[in-house]
Amino acid sequence: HSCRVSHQYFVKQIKMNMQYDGPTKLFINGEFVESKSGKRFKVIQPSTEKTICEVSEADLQDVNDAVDAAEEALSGKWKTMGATGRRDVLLRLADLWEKESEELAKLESFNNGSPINLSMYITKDLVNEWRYNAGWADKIEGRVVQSCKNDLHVYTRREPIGVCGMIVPWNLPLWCLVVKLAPCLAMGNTVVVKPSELTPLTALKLAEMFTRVGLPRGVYNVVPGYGPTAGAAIASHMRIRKVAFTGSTLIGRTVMEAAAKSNLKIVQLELGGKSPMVVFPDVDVEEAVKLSQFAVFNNNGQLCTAGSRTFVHSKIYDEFVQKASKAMSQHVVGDPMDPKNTLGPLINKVQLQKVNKYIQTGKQEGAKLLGGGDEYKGQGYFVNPTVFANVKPDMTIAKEEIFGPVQSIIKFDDEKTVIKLCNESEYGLAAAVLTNDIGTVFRLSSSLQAGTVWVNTYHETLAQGEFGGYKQSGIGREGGPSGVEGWTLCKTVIVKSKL
Ligand code: TXE
Repeated sequence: HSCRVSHQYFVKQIKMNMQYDGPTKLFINGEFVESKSGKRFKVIQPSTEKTICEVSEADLQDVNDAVDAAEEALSGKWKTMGATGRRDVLLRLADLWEKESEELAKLESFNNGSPINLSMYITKDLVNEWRYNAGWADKIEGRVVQSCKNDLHVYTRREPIGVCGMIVPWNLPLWCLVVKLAPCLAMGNTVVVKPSELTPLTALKLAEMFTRVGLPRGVYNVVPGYGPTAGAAIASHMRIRKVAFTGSTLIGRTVMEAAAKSNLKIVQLELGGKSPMVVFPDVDVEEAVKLSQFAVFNNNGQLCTAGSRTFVHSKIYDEFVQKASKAMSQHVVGDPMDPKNTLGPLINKVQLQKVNKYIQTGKQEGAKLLGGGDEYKGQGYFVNPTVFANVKPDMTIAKEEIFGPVQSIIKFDDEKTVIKLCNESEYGLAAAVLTNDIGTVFRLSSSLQAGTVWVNTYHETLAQGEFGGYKQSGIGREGGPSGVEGWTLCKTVIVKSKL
């Protein structure tokens, strides 16, 4: 919880200005190339609104080239090097990643505005993701089936799916990419990645790193570009056999539709959320307040798992609200590259306007504003952390994904009702319970409809865990054994002893 630094919140002047001299072209078949159209798009630094660089813009033709390369790579060196070869390449990458994790973190924060402490924590943690999945490369197994027919010997094999596509967002570009990519490559697939048009730089940097550790050409291809062009080309491509997407529920639906209409490719979706935190009266209120704000303010509120509904028991409600108001003023908004700041800017103007609009709606619908809520007029897409109390479950801010640092505190009286309220959402990504009562922990963790339930903690994920959504928060799991198996096809082999 490195983000809990105590200072008065205010928007600081930006001082950090990094020079970018990394790759800016598409990465296809082991080479950085211009797009066929020659078009380029601007990449903007959200804390200054300045242009960092221009990047080649991929479209359908470039995606086709990338798929050709990825398809050819399936049967080349990547295949002959086998499971141990793949393991070794990924372990070499993990070592290089570990060495360069600070550089990666800086580039990430520079491009997407995540607080540098958070990016540092995540990039270092992702070393585990690489090593965990590298380890699976030479351990994945099929099974020998206990056949009920005596003359049949039956076993299963886990095989690569083939060419896979990935469409990733801007809020945590590296995390969202690596949790897909590490198991995908470990299982012998090849890939075409479309990073968000807002944050293409770290995916391109990774291409350079892969070249240095000897990943065969064509295995990892990057096609930066826009959603409706490059993204849609992946989702509807006839020779891409699986697409993994992280982003909004709206676009997730579009991706699934495109998959259905093209070649019925496998679809893995990690979508939005409106995750509840339930605070019971037996906890230390001050600690609970801090955790609840970490849950919703971390990464400037731009996390799919953001704890955006804080349910507080009526017995401690008044104390909680009073302490929440005080705790708010301890966050520091400013240059994300400065480790003293706990919140950086939002990603762009569209998101800023969207979040400001939700804040206005919260006020109009009668929630009580404890602090924040004021519009920032300077440069950069900043928004001050905002806390609403007296929020009612049917208010817009309690129902829709805001994707900004806006906390909604809602009072509850009994366990049964709060479970019902938590589960009323069509989202089901994460939930949290704060209590020291073991019975409450078991009852709540089994009743809440969410892919992850945190107890007395928040935002913890790990390579061995399995991350994903219930209901409209997604399909499939990232991480852990199911995360790995999700990048394989299971084949059954049935052998008769004699013809
Ligand atoms: O996401 P999009 P946006 C939520 C969050 C946010 C809202 C909008 O609530 O406010 O989504 O953000 C690509 N075919 N999340 O508009 O559009 C796009 O280029 C194929 C939650 O930025 O979903 C990018 O690479 N691809 C979320 C990716 O989809 C398309 C993280 C995500 O962008 C496409 C981000 C198309 N037609 C936003 N259109 C989370 N779950 O963490 C766009 N894309």
